[in-house]
Amino acid sequence: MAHAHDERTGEPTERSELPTDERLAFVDEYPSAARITRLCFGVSFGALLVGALLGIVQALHRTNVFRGVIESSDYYSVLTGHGVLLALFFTIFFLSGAFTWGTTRSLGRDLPNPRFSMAWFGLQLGGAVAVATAIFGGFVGEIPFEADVLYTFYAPLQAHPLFYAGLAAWLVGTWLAGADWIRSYLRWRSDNPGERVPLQTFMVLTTMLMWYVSTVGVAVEVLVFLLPLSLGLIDAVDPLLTRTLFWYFGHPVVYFWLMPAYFAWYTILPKLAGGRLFSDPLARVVFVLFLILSTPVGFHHQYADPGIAEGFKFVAMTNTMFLLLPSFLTAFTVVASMEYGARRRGGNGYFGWMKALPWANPAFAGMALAGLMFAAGGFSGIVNAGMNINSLVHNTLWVPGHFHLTVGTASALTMMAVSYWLYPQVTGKRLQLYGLAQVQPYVWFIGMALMSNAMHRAGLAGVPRRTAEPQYDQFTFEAALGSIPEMRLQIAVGGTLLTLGAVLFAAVMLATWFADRGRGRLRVDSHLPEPVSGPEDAPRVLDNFKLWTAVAVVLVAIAYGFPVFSMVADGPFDPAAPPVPVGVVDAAIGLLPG
Ligand code: HEM
Ligand SMILES: [Cu+2]
Repeated sequence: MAHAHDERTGEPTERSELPTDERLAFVDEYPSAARITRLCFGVSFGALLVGALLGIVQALHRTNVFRGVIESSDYYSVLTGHGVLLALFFTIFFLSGAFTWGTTRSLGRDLPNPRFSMAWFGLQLGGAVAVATAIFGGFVGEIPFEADVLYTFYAPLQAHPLFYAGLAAWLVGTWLAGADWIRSYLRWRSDNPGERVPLQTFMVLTTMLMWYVSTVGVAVEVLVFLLPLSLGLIDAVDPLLTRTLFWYFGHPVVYFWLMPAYFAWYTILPKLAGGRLFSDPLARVVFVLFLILSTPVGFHHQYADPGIAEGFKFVAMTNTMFLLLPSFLTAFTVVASMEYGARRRGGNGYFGWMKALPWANPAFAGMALAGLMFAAGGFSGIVNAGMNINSLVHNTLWVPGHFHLTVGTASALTMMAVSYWLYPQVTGKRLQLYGLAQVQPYVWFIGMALMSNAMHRAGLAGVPRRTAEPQYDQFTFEAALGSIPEMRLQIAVGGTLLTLGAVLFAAVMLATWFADRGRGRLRVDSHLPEPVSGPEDAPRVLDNFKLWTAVAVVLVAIAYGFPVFSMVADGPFDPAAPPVPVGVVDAAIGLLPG
């Protein structure tokens, strides 16, 4: 039998009209975009595997199950490696690959210049390698590198300059990737004036605009403050200012992890469920809301920081609660699309329709389970967001409990699941070790259910995060629910299952990578059906990127203008910034009639 990718039909036939096995694989139509996607995925999956191995080391070490791999004094190197490799490199290399595929596919044109695309990929990779070198140098005493600054890098912690230089190079690589997709869009636009922006491209562009607005903060943090500091060009910086610049970027980066997951839930999941997206206009509204609301909330990571007036923290909290809206809209649309698919597959009943979903398809199962866990993560996130209850969970194990549900599952498991569907299309190879792929999402789900629930409860008992040995003499944590030894055991067992999940995923991808093209049909069908309610139902103003970017910038200025001004007013390199925005208060007092 001939293979999907071998069949060139010659005529520009409408793809959706062809039977499944006569459609071309993506790699045959757009070879250079497929290559970039493959390269990005390769780096992403490599980072996932190494990061997961560091994860199990942490989980076993801090629960005192096994301390034979590292000395406790090296725990911060492990933690930094784990956080940076997973939260920055696994996720964002995946995003770079998926967005390259999405723009190319939805615009129906290959990237404008393969050499430019290779250049941004090379810059991202070079930067990531430099960062990893600096981190792993910390394990080897004889090497002068070190970067035990954790995933949230800010003063007074200091890394080797290689770490910051690498971060900067990688960041510029992401900016150029965005420029590549924007360029592709602009060319399409000049050929197709007046047409609606295809949904996937719309999602890529709104995500990238948010990224440009928010990465300005981390770029300034790294280039103006931390790199000169670590090079010895300046002697001091204001720690509050570097923390603020980090979190200005630190919250939106959360959406940079989530938006590729949403991109998949909106455009791929409904099809795998057997149906179609419920509403294209709603998806556009959600992405616009993320663009305008993601950045002005960073202060909700600084509720405990002195030096920022309460009022600004309150504004951030209010804005954070508004951000729940696009998440609830997403939950509604995605579930509605799945139900539509399930009913078309013959499901019925109030909840009985769920049984009709394709739970044995790893791409579907992974995405659906990831979405389910995201709901739980959303609830613990509401707790984090409240200015007063935040102080209950601040810096406890509750916090990693929360973000392993969000980035560690909603994003990570979705990315793995999407790969089961997408990787065959960008390689032209049939997915190998299919049985392992089928169990993998469930292994991850169970592992995370154990690890994360125990982390949440341990956090409520006051167990700190980021600690190699949170067992102290003459001190016991009071657990409200369950017991501390039971939680430790769940963290260790859950962490082990999770790492197994990552290894299974890597095995499937490696086996597929090494498989010959032509071993069987692709097993996936690349066609994406039209939404039930299409783009023609969406108001045109939604496609006005300039307007939404301007709104985003104005909201950022409102949220950050005064606090940052007051931090900078006393000299940006002066560590002793006063605890309230004195400059502003003084100016206001000066205006009062005396
Ligand atoms: C193999 C699966 C995983 C295991 C066993 C694992 C385990 C852990 C543990 C035990 C901690 C807490 C350490 C401490 O506070 O003392 C941690 C922290 C962290 N994990 Fe994971 N994790 C896994 C997967 C992930 C994934 C997929 C992501 C993101 C995509 C992620 C992102 C992070 C981050 C950002 C931190 C915090 C680093 C910091 O505090 O700077 N983890 N992980
Ligand atoms: Cu946040």
